Amino acid sequence: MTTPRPETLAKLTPVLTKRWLSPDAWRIGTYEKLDGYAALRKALKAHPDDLIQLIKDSGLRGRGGAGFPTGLKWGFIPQGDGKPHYLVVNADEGEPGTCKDLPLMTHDPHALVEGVIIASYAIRASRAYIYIRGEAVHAARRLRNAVREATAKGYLGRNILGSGYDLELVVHSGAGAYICGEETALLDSLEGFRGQPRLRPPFPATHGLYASPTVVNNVGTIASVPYIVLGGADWWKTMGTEKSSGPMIYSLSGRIANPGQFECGMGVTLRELIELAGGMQPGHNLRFWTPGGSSTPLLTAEHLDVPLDFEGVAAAGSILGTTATQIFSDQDCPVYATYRWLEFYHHESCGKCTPCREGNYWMVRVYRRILAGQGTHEDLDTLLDTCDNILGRSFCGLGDGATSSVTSSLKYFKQDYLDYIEGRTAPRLSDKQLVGA
Ligand code: L3W
Ligand code: SF4
Repeated sequence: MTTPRPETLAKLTPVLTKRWLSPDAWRIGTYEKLDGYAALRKALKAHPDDLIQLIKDSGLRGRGGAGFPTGLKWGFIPQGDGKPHYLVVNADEGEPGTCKDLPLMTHDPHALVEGVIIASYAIRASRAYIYIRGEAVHAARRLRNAVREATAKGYLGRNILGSGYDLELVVHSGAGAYICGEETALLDSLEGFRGQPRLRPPFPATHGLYASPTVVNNVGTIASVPYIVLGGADWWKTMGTEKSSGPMIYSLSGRIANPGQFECGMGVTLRELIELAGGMQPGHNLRFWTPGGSSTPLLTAEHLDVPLDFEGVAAAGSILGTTATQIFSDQDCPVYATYRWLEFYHHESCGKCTPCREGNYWMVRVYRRILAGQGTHEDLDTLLDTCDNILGRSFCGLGDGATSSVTSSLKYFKQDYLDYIEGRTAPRLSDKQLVGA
């Protein structure tokens, strides 16, 4: 393991992660000693519209994958419409490789709860939900405990801190479906239906939960809010880049010495992140990586110095996504990795639309053929043709995301496919694994 140089260590900006090393920051007493709920006291003295303006001024963009401007989204909530408003936190973190929201909720659940109260006050919601992934039992327990503690201290419930503002917060556990991370499928699931995406527009901002105006934001987005309230928009913008402001939690996994979460200003490069993570594992050289989970096109060793912000990654032909960098080496096979991701998308496809439901099914079969040494050159055209019929023709982002690793691995690593097809690479799958996709 290598030691990062001081100039690289200086890239770390612990803001959302700053309490993670305090062993019991998840208890309200410790949280309060570490500035906890100070932002809420300050926010409740401000006008809700001023809070929305503050978030707009900070340039905060959604941390769930799409990077939509948060203040703009809050500003879409119609006021004086007589309908209830809702805040829904998307805590259904399920994108392969992504591991930033679960540690946040486990180590520092009150940061999310405090963010929820401030955001709900700003959009004038009196009920909020945290929709957490069903498998995340420990994080859900911590969150429920935080809600109980916050209610007992008067930070939640009726007449919060004597302000006259009321808020009820419900922690709802999902049932283990990746599609429920898509915001409208999540709302269906919350309403008690099978989680399947809804047509957009109308967007949740006007027609969301129970057809009422709803803000759906990621955990990292909402947990950023108390820091912006306390530190101000200008301070927030001292980190990151002009269009991608603030710190971001990058989760690193794969062939590196020290996998985990590294919080840096947006625009840090993978070269710097790998150095912070102690370098590659001994004997491994970087070959390919995902900048933001398996739904984002693969990048290669050529892209080590790409700034990891929304614009920089887009210019390199990929998507920043959930900032889940999965690192693969010269000992890993891009064809096999893509096959494993496709198995995931095939399994998680909700089946609502034909391109995704059928396309992923067929692509899994083609990959199995190639990996069993029975592929043909035409299979590569079939894969690209299938992607062409999924991309832009699917009902939601799951279909589009499934094509990312297929098209990018064929772009950068076509020779690896040819090596299976032409018999230079030994088959990875047996004949028995050809059927049953
Ligand atoms: C009102 C408009 N609201 C857009 C809102 C919209 C949503 C947000 C972003 O997908 C991506 C996906 C994954 N009026 C609006 C408006 N909005 N126009 O803005 O919308 P959109 O459509 O750009 O993205 P999305 O549907 O939120 C997110 C990618 O992230 N991803 C993440 C996957 C991770 C998970 C998980 O772990 N659970 O799902 C990774 O790359 O592929 O492309 O709120 O309502 N005119
Ligand atoms: Fe369902 Fe896939 Fe269509 Fe999305 S793209 S609606 S997950 S079938």
